[in-house]
Amino acid sequence: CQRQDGRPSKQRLLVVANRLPVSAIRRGEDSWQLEVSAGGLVTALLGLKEFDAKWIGWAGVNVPDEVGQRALTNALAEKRCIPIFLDEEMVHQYYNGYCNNILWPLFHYLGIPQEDRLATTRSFQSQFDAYKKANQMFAEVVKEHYKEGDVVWCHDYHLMFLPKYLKEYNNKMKVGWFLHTPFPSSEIHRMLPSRSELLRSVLAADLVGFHTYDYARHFVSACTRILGLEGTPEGVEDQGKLTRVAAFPIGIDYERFIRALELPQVQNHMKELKQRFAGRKVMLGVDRLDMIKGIPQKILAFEKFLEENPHWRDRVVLLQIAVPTRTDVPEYQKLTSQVHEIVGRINGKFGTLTAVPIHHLDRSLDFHALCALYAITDVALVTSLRDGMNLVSYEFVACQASNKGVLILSEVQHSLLGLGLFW
Ligand code: ADQ
Repeated sequence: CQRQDGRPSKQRLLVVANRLPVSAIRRGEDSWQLEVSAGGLVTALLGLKEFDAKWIGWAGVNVPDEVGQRALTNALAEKRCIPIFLDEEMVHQYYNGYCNNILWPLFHYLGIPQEDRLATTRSFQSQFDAYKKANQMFAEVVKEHYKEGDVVWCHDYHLMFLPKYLKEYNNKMKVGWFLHTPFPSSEIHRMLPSRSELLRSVLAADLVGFHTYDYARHFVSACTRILGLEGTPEGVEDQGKLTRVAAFPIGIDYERFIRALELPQVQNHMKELKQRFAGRKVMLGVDRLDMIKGIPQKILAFEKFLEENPHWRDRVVLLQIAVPTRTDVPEYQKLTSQVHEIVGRINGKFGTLTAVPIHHLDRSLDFHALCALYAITDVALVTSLRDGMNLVSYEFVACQASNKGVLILSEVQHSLLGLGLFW
C-alpha cells in the first residue's frame, strides 16, 4: 500500500477496548475536558507508533443528550478516538455487573460471587444479556468506521463476543483479540454458566493473544475440554478453521520514560522529593485500587516490618499511590475503606508529630510526577495476588537510570515478570 509520495502508508488499525484512553469531564452543555486515563491498557498501547490507529471505546461518562454526545464526539475526534455511548443501566449491568463482578474476579481466581453461581438467577441473566447487547453496540460502531484492509484489534474480557459479531458481519475482516488479564485454568473457566458461548465467540477471531504461554495453554485446553475441539501447536481447530493462539507479553514504551527523566521539570521534581524525604529510604507502591493488586497485604507487611525492626521506624517511608477505579462497585468501595482504615491505624501507631510512615494518595499522578517518583525510589513493591502482567515493575526499572533501587515482587509477579523483565 503506497502513499502519493511513494512511501508505504501505515497499516490502518481500529483498536476497540471498553474504555477510551482518555476520560471526559463535562464543563458545559457542549464543552468537554479530556484527560489521559491511568491504566495498563493505555500505557501498553502508547507504543503503537507504526500504525495509523483509531480507538473505539466508552468515554466513561453518561451523556443522555444529543448536544453533549455531538460535542464529545467532535472533541474526541481530534484525539483519533470514537466514543460509544452507554446509558446508566447498561453500565450497571454490563460493566459493573458481568465484567467487573463476574469475569474479572473469575479470571483472577477469586471465584464467582455466591448469588451469581446459578445461571438461572435473574441478576446473572440480565447482566449476561446486557454484556451481549453492549458487545453488539461496539460491533455497530466498528462496522460504521471499518474500511476494507483495516485490522480490528479487540481488547480484553469486556469484548469476548465482539470477534463473533464482527465476523458475522464480514468474514474477511481481520480480527485479533487480546486478553490483558490471566486466562484461568479450564477448571475455573468451567464454573462460568456462559463458558461455551464465550469461548466460541472469541474463537471467531483470526488471532487470539495472551500475555504468557500459560494463559494461552489454559485457553486452548478450555476449548478442547469444554468445546471438544482440536488443539494444535498453532491454536485451535474447528471444522477446518484454525484460530491462531499465541503469547505476546506486553511491555512499555521504554524510551518515553528515559526521555522524561531528562526534562528539567522532572529533574527539579526529583530534587524536591529527595529533599523532602532526606534521611529516609523511600518505598513505593503504584496501583489501581483493585483487590488483585494486594494493597492491604502490602501495607500490613510494611507494618510487620516496622514492628519487627524498630530501628527503621523513622528511617523509611512508604508512598502508596492508588488511583481509584470501578468506584460504583461495592467490593471496591469496601476495599477503599479497608485501606484507609489500615493506613490510619499504622500512622497512628508509628507516626510522630513531624512524620508519618505511610503517605497514601487516592489519586492518579501525571506522567512526569510518576517518573520523578520512580527515579528517586529505593524500593518498589509490586504485590499483586494475581495479575495479567503488571507494567509498574517495568516502569520502575526503566526510571532507575542513576539509582540502584530494589524491586520486590510477590511470588506470582516474580514468575510472570521473569518472562520479560530479566531476559
Ligand atoms: P492494569 O491492572 O491497569 O491493567 P498495570 O499493568 O498495573 O495495569 O498498569 C497500570 C498502569 O497505570 C501503569 O502504567 C501505571 O503507571 C498506571 N497507574 C497506576 N496507578 C497510577 C496512579 N496512581 N497514577 C498514575 N498512573 C498510575 C491490565 C492488567 C495488567 C496488565 C495491563 C496491560 O490488569 O495485568 O499488565 O492491563 O496489559
